Amino acid sequence: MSMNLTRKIIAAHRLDGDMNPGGEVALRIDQTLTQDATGTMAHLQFEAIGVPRVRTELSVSYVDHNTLQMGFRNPDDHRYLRTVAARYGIVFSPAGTGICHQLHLENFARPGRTLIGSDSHTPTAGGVGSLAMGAGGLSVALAMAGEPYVITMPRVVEVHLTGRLGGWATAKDIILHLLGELSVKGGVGRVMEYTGPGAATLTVPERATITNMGAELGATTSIFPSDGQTRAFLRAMGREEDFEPLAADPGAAYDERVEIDLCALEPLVAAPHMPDRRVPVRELAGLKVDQAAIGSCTNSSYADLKTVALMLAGRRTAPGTDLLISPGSKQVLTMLAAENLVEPLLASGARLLECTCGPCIGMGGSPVSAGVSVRTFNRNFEGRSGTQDAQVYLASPQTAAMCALRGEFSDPATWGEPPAAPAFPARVPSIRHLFLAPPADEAAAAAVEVLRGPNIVALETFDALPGTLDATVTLKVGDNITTDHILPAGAQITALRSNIPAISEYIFSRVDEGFVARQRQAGCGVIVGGENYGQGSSREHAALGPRHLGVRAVLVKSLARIHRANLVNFGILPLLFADPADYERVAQGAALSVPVARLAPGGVLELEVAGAGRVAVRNDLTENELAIIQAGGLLNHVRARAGA
Ligand code: MIC
Ligand code: SF4
Repeated sequence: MSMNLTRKIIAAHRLDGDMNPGGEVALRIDQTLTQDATGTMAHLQFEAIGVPRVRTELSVSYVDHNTLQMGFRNPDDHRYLRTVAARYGIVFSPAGTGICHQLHLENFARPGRTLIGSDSHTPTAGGVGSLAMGAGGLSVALAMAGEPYVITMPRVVEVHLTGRLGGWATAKDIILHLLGELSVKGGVGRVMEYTGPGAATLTVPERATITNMGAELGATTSIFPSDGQTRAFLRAMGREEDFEPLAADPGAAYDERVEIDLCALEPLVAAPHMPDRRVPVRELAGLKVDQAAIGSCTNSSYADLKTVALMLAGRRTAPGTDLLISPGSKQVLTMLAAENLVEPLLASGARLLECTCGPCIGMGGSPVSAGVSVRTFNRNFEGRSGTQDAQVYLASPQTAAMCALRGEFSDPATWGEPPAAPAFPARVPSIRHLFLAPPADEAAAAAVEVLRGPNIVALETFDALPGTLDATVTLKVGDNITTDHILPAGAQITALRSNIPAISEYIFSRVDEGFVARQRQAGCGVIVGGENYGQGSSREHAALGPRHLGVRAVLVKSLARIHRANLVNFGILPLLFADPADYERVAQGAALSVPVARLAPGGVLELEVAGAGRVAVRNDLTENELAIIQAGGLLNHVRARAGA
């Protein structure tokens, strides 16, 4: 039977399970990546599992998020990650080397390999034909220990591209267009597989911008075929031997299909405060811009920044507009420097930041009060920039640079000819010597002392789910609640990622300041929400924190994929309204009782809710997931299984 590329890779890695959409499939994982903000928990969990060395082909630990080092917390985390990597056979990328997804694409990602990462933008590696998925830290820890990664078999959407980008339209505009078409939940339960003559025209860095932001569709992952573009990229990165041609079979079947004519695209933005709020740039002409920020794992490649440097060369940014630039990796920065392209950036007035996530996760670079910030990033959730009332627009590097030069949005028809930059220069320097390889010799690795710090708090053990859950609705929220709503990012809070008791104090702090006290008082809590609850990041702290405070269930209309998995991993019961209209009937503060012992996988139950009477709830849990939740979480479940 002719197969699409997604199914081919899944079939080649399937250890068990059912490949019909909606079925559960267990996959062999070839590679893992972690970053520091989620990595400390992932590695603490890996240590708790107790295997002597990682069992993947390759595991890499990157430090790119928490790099401000205001006090001991971040540097202690970095030292822990460096030593635990050496101890267990993991490659370590020190702070400042680059952003995990950019570095992984340049140095390690391979066509046809499976990759999971404790970061939602891991699908960036789909740009070279990896099947790459974001996951919670515990899922990544288990994959490092050689356990399979279980996914719900996705529907595969063919995104058929025709034509060629023209004028000022870029890869960013392709994905902003798709987000406008499908919405931030349009990709849930799906893999976006790109095909067609238009796909063949896109370079790997352009493809990676698209697969990166497939996360904003809620997709399981996104993938491009491995073809001549892939070979050229891998050759430039000095690893042509990693190339392998891969594509869907001719006439392969897909579950759904979308078509995009690249010739018809124009520069777009996502307006505040959701990545799917698509608006053409020309419609915003005249809107004053206070800040432009160029970088992040979406748009910080050599080609992106060379284009920006060519646009800024010999010009000055507008007096009232700040421009911040964070290159994706030291390789990118070295290539710019070699071509004397750093000087035009600096001379334009731009501020050059470290090769890290930086302003994307609110690590500095916040805009002025109520300021308009145009960012080449992937998320513009309210408050994520660190300024609660900022208005963040997502755009291509070209659009952001033009806003910085003119101090306002303007019609692309007035921008003149776009500069052309190749995907990579003729000579690409390697920065691979900066990665710290673990000792090859197992005895030497075993002798490495793992160094911790006072902010790294041991994991707590959670109790099993009782037969009946007598709980209170401690919070009711609406649709599209992101993990940034549940647990805000930013320098102060993210520094506490290795300390669950401390970070739990900030759960829902930007949504409802009274939540933590109310939840503590209630003891056992349920959160009620609307559609796509938990969209956005992979941070498992958005499940661990609530669990620490006593949240035992969520009752929502629908859930985002990674957050749902994190809830299961930490023993929080994800319940769904059988009739979404019942959402209106359940009030914050209501007492309810969940007869947990009567739960069956995929079944429907009636709950008695004070003030609302009977409310029917369903679940979409498999037998295995239900057993994990009943055990109090995945670590308990794995330990019990090992004991048995
Ligand atoms: C993000 O972009 O939101 C993050 C910060 O990279 C998160 C991970 C985290 O919260 O540490 C993600 O995308 O998973
Ligand atoms: Fe870092 Fe931003 Fe990418 Fe998340 S989205 S990995 S914070 S650059």
